[in-house]
Amino acid sequence: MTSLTELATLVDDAARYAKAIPQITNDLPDFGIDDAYAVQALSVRRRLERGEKRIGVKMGLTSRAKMIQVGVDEVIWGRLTDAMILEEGGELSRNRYVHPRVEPEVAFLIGKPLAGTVTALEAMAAVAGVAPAMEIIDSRYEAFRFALPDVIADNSSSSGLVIGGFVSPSVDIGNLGTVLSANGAVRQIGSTAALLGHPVRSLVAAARMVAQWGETLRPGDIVMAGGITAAHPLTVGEHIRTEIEGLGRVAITVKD
Ligand code: 0L1
Ligand code: MG
Repeated sequence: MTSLTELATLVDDAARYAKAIPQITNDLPDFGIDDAYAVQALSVRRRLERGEKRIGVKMGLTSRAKMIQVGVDEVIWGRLTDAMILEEGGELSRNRYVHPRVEPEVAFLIGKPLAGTVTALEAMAAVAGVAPAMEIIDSRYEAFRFALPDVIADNSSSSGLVIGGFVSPSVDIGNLGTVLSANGAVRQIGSTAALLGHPVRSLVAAARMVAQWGETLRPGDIVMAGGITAAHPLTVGEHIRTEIEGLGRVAITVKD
């Protein structure tokens, strides 16, 4: 029987050395959601023990486009560390990843502690700023194929984030047109309304889900609200830009 600690080492090493692994559920069909979040917590603990700093959480599969793209139908979450931050306008090294994809997102900056069952109003009252952002996701599973427990154990595919300038949370982010382009060609179009109808619902889900694991969203934390569109696979040489109407833009260039 493979222990949860061994599985945490497996997914952590896969991310650290950019080496694809088979799905956990292939060999362990009874591996469930609770086991998966336990493996995620243990694997992120390994990162923290190496000196990385916790900076917040990411929400995943918060839009129909994303759920359809990966064939699952539940919202999930993962943990972010400072080692995942990419400089806005800077470069991404393709060889640090297995098969990276990018998705346009909204980022929340938390100003007051938030956890448990909260209303949308309570969630927004805890927000200090909102920003345009992109998440780099990189499933460590071969061929980007997984069942829900696999992806949760793999820290919900978290691998990078690019954050633009934060603006006041008084900006209405409920339905903002979003365009992701690569070398000037439009690749994905959507609206922030794709995030569960309104991005704040993703924050409400984040507060509820982290509390189930004894955690709190803390002042200074970032919450990535989830992909607004399907993810775009990254190719060396691409200049990727996301523009969210009324919120701003973020960009990154893909190098070897
Ligand atoms: O929505 C997301 O951030 C994706 C979470 C995991 C599924 C995937 O890797 O596409
Ligand atoms: Mg995402």
